[in-house]
Amino acid sequence: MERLGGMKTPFLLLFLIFMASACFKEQPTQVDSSLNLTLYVKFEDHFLNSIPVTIKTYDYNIASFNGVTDSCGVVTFENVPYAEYLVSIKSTAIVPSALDSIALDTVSVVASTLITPTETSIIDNAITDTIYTIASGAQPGLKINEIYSVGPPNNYHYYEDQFIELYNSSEDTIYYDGMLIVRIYHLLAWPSAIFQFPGEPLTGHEYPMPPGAFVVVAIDAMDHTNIPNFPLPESVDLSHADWEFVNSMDYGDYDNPDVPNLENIEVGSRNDFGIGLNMDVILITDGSDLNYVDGIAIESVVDGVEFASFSTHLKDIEKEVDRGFGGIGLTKYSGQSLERVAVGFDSNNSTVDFEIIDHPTPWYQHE
Ligand SMILES: [Ca+2]
Ligand SMILES: [Ca+2]
Ligand SMILES: [Ca+2]
Ligand SMILES: [Ca+2]
Repeated sequence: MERLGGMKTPFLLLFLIFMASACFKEQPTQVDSSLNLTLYVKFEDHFLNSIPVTIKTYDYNIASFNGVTDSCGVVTFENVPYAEYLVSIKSTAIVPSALDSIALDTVSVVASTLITPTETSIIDNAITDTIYTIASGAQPGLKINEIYSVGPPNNYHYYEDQFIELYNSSEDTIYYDGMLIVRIYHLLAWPSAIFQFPGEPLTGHEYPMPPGAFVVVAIDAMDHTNIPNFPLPESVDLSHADWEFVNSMDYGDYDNPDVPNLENIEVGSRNDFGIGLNMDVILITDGSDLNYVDGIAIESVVDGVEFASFSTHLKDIEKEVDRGFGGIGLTKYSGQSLERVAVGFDSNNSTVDFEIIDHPTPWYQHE
């Protein structure tokens, strides 16, 4: 088999699937030699016990092998064919809480790792390796990269310059047709604002976001630094925002004709989208669940971020969406913003994923 080390997982997977189907008849079932695989399974610093692990090779036409980690977080596959293996994990795990040192959280963890035998990795016909799982939802993809909520330095309680910055951290173009941006009041059961991108959810291909692209969604797409008789030099010019939130039932809501709109879909709502200045939960969902009356289906959540300016805050979103919250210390009308520590970085724990920055950074990542 060709060396595949430099290729990234999604392409690799596709390639392997292609290889598997293309080469089906040629695949040997007789095995040259065997291998013992010992895998340590971790989430962050913790070894995970009782986790089902599947290994599958495409070098031979054989079934996959299944095992479960022991109390030390170890699973061993003995006398399997000498081959390259894709290690897959999709499970729930009990891990220490992100917020409380003595509590435990249940999280969904996933891993998809390729193990390739090499001269240096094999010792006495055995390979020992560590598989690092990540929280489900932390995989590369469409991310909420920045939430600017607090408003610029001013004495007028002005915060209409709020925006949300999205980022594509994957290596594939993502189509965000029909996706929702949702503000949560308390848990997925209780959304408080629901706005939708145009287009058909899941299948639409009108609104592409290339890998590494930023998309800025303004509350109101105007130049907030240059409002007549109302100078706010430390605000932001959002007149060229990619999108703006508009509720056509809110007759006072500004609608820039040059900037396309996310429309409110909540029946009876007359409010523009808004972000709590010092506390909120913002979600982006794939739009597959438009029946918000019974809450937002967790399967539809693409990314979710909780923040609060004070450390005693009690969480408002399920831990499967975000184990923690960012923003402790955010100050109203300070011009501060909340951004991921590195562009697109997501461990599904906003306590560590986000930091406060001095100024908003629409369309770029802070240094
Ligand atoms: Ca608006
Ligand atoms: Ca508009
Ligand atoms: Ca996430
Ligand atoms: Ca930014």
